[in-house]
Amino acid sequence: MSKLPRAILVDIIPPNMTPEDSLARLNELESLLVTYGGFVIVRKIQKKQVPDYKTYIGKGKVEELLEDALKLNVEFLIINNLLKPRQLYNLEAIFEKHAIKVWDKIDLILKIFDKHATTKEAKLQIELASLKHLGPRIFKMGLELMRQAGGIGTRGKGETNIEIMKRHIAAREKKIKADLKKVARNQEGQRNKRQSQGFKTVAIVGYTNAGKSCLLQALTNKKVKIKDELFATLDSRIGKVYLPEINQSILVSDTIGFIRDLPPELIEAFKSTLAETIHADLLLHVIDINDFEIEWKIEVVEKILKELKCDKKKMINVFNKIDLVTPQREKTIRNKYKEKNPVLVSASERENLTGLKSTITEYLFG
Ligand SMILES: Nc1nc2c(ncn2[C@@H]2O[C@H](COP(=O)(O)OP(=O)(O)OP(=O)(O)O)[C@@H](O)[C@H]2O)c(=O)[nH]1
Ligand SMILES: [Mg+2]
Repeated sequence: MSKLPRAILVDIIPPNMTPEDSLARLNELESLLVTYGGFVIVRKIQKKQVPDYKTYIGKGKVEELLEDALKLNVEFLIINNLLKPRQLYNLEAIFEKHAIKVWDKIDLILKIFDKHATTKEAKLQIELASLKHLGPRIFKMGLELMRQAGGIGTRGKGETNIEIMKRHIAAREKKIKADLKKVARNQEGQRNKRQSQGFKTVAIVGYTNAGKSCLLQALTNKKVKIKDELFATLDSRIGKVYLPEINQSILVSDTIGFIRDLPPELIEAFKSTLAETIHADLLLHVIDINDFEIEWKIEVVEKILKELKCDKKKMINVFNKIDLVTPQREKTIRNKYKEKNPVLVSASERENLTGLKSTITEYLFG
């Protein structure tokens, strides 16, 4: 028997969603779960125009899911939507009695982040995002924090535990924000220094797993973490790239990948990691040419760039992984995305990096 956690995946979708879209959504959730190390048992889809106010999932469906969960002996119920903390709290009240954890998509992403975070900055950002996401569920976490801190709850008899905890959490949030501000100031100083040295900066952006880190490594020879996993990269990395045509070097940065329905609180929490992107002179949008869900992934990235107010920046659309596709597919994509002036490369096979450097030179100095 597998030791991997057993889970039921459930997705609540509007009735008019196409079967392709709903399949793509569940596939993505499954990739997230595989990245986390989870094990899929059952996939369930419910069509519903308006999510249930109290529990997101409709009442009848909740009962059905609980029955299935008990029968199949699962440890997780994972919901492919962004729930309100109150809804998660109510669902937990039903499922936790049976030792079944309830996570929504943000919980899952946060757990993956937690596993992948190595820098202090990333860890702080994740903690901040978690605090924001937990809301009423924080009560339980607060008890845990109080236990760890050794009885903060003893102060002021008239206060309820929740009030003490809210204060405790608010204080923690304030402290994290202050620490992140320090990190941001430090980065700003470094950015200013690089700018005063006359370096132009290029930021790699794109959907998670498109090959951003691989491209950074190919361009800069800098050793970075490359993995066939979602959200392998959580911090930002910078390397120098020499442009032979103008005998000058530029700086290229890599950062966290995007995903559909990226919760706003995550973008907010990761602002300091995304600062490199926000301040870059040029963006490289890395797109996996071998991905059959290419179209909406491009849209998602463009939408998030807009939210970050980066949509007016100069951008090169880099279609990566051409080593994996047939000449026919290459031609189709070139045609389909003509107006995006695609530059086709293979980061891992180092194909057409010279062409890409030429285009970068043209965009930055032409
Ligand atoms: N065949 C092929 N595989 C590639 C290429 N570029 C990247 N990959 C693979 O794609 C996977 C993801 O690569 P990464 O560079 O980690 O992708 P990323 O965009 O940085 O992903 P996150 O940091 O997780 O958002 C890895 O398994 C790479 O080996 C390429 O040009 N060709
Ligand atoms: Mg990466």
